[in-house]
Amino acid sequence: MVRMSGGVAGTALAVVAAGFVGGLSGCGPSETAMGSGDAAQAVYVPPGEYDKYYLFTSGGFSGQLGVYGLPSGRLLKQVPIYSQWPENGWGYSEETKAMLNTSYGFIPWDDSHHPELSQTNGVPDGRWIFINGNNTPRIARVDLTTFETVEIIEIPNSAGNHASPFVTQNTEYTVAGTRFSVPTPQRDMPISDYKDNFVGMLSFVKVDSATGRMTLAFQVRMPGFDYDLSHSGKGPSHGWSFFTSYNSEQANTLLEVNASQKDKDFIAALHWKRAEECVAAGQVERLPSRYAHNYFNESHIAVSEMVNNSVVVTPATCPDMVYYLPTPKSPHGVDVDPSGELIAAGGKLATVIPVHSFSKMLAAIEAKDFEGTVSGIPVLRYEAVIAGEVQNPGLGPLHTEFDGKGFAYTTAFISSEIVKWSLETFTVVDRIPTYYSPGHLSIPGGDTRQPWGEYVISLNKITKDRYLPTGPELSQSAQLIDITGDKMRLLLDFPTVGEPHYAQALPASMISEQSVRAYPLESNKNPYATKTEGDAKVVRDGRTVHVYMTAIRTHFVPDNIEGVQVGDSVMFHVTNLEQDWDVPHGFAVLGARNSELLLMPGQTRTIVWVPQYEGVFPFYCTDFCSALHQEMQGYIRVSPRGSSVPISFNAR
Ligand code: K7E
Ligand code: CUA
Repeated sequence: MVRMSGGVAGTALAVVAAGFVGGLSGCGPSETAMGSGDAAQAVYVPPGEYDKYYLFTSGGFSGQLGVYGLPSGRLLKQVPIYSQWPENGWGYSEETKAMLNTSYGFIPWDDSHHPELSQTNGVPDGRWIFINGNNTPRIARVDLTTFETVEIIEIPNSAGNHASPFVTQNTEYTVAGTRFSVPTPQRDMPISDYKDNFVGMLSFVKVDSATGRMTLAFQVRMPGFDYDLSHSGKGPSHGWSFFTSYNSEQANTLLEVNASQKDKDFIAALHWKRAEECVAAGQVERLPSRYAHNYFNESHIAVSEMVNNSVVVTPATCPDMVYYLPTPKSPHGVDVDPSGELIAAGGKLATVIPVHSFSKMLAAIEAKDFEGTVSGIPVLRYEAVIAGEVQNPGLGPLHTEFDGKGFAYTTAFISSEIVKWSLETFTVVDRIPTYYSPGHLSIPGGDTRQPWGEYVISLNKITKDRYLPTGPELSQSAQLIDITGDKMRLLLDFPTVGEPHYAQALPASMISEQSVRAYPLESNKNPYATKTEGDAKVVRDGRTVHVYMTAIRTHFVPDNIEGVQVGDSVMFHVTNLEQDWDVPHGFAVLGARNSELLLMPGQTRTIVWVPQYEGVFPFYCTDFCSALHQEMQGYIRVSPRGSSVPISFNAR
C-alpha cells in the first residue's frame, strides 16, 4: 500500500521529486500540469512496504517474463521461459533442458509477446500466466505459486505464434493464431504459389481446469492471411474468439505495399463452441503433425513428448463456425470490452477505431446479411455489424484496454499517445502523450469482465532522451498513468528488461498469499536427490561419475572428491537441504561450459561437467547464503585418463 507519514518519508519524497523534475525537460503539458511531488507521492512505496499490484511484462526478444511491482515500477524478478538463463541453470540443468525441446530439436531462445493470466468467470484467478513463443510457435504456462515455467507446448502447422495465448473466459482454451501462413502440411513448393496454397491455422489448446495441463484440442484451417492478435468473447460473447488478420491480399512479397491494397481486411469471429460440436461429431481431418509437449513429471524433471497428429476443422465442413467482420485497414489489436458486446480493432493504417457489436453480428448472421464470401467463409456487411467508429483516435491506433467504468484506452503508435474514449458515445474524451511509440497498454484486469482500473501502463518502444544513454541500444520502457480522475495523469517512467509488448497486472494479494516458500524435502522425488548428508556419495558408472551432493549452510557434502578422470561426464546432483524461505544455494565449478545451478530450498538440480585437463578444481556456492558463505566450497581432483586413482570422497 502507498502510505505517507512522518519526516523520514518526507525526505525520501523530496529526493524522488527532484529526480522527477530533472526528467521534465522537453515533455508535454500534461506532465507539467500536475505537481511532480504529487506524482512522486502517488508511486512512492516506503521501504519495507509492498506494492499493490504485480505487473507481468513480456520480454519480447529476451524470451522471458518480467515481474514488477506497481505503483513503484520496481523490478522483482525475471522468469525464464524460452531463453536459457545461466543465472539459475534454466535450460542448462538436466532437469530443465527438455523444457526447451521442440520438433526442431533444442532451441535456447524465443520471442515472447503476450503474457495472459488464467481466468475464472472472466476474471484473473491468480493461478497461472501463459505466454506465447513467437518464432518457434509455442505456449508456455508459468505456475504463479512458484514463478516457474512448468509446461511448454509447441503449436504445429503454424509459423509465428503471434495471435496468442489469449484465454477464454474460464481458461477452457488458450489460443494460437499463426502470423505467417505456410504450406500445410509443410512441403517444398514455389513461394509464388502462396495464394490458395498456404494455410493460416487457428489453434485451440485445452487447459485442464484442475492441473493447468495443456493439450492441443483442434486447429481451424483458414485462408492464407496473416493472423495477428486475438481476444476471446466474454459474457454474452463467451464461446467466440476473435482474430485480426491482415494481408487478405495474400501477397508473398513486399507486404508493406502489397498487403495494404485493400480498404478493409478482416476480424475472424470464430465460434469455438460450434467447432467443439464438429469435433465431437467427427467432422474433422487428422493431419500428420509433429510437435513437442514438455512438462515437469512427478519427479519435477522436465520431459518432452512428441505428438504426431492434430485434429483439423475446416469451415467448409463445419458451417456456422466462422465469419469475417470487415475491418479497416490491416488491423492489429482486437479487444473485447468488459460487457462482451463491443469488439474494438486497432488499425495500424486506419483513421478511425472501428468498434463492432456482438449482438449486431449475431443478428447479421441470422439475417444472412453478407457482402460475399472468402474461401467459403461468409463476410458480414460492415454497416450491419459496426457499433461505432471512434473519430480522431490518433495516428496508428494499435491496442485497447478498458477501465470498467465505461471508457476504453487506445494506444496510438505513430502519434505517441493514449486516447481515452467513451464506450457509449464513441468519442475521445481525453488524451495524453507517451514517450514514445506505445505498442500495447495495460490496465489491471483491463481485458477482463471486471477491470480493477486505477492505472494504465503504456508500453513504449522508443525512449530517446528519456534515460541516460547506454550506447546504441536504449532501454524500452513502461509509463505509469493514473486513470482515477477525468484526466489521465502521468506518474512514472520505468525502464523494462527486454521489449515489453504486452503486460498484465492484478492485485498483489491474489498471488502473494499463495507463494511457495520452500519445496518440501520429503516430497522431493528426484531419483538423484540426497536427503541427508549421510547419503551423500560418488559413484562411477563407466565414463559417467554421479556425485550425490548436499548443500546446507555452510558446506557441501562431499567437499573433496577424487578419482575423476579427464573426459568423464561428472553429473553433480545437488540437493539443497534447507527448508527455510529465501535460502537458495548456488553451485559452480571451475571450467564448467554450461552454467551454474541455483537450488531452491528442498530442490535437486543436476549440472554436467566434463573436465578437460588434469588438476584440482574448486567448486563453490554462488549465492551469499550466510556469514560463512565464502567457506562454502570444495575441490575435485582430475587424474589422467586411465589413472588408477580410485573414486573417493569425504562423507559425514
Ligand atoms: Cu502489438 Cu506482438 Cu501484441 Cu507488440 S504486438 S506492440
Ligand atoms: Cu550457500 Cu552461499
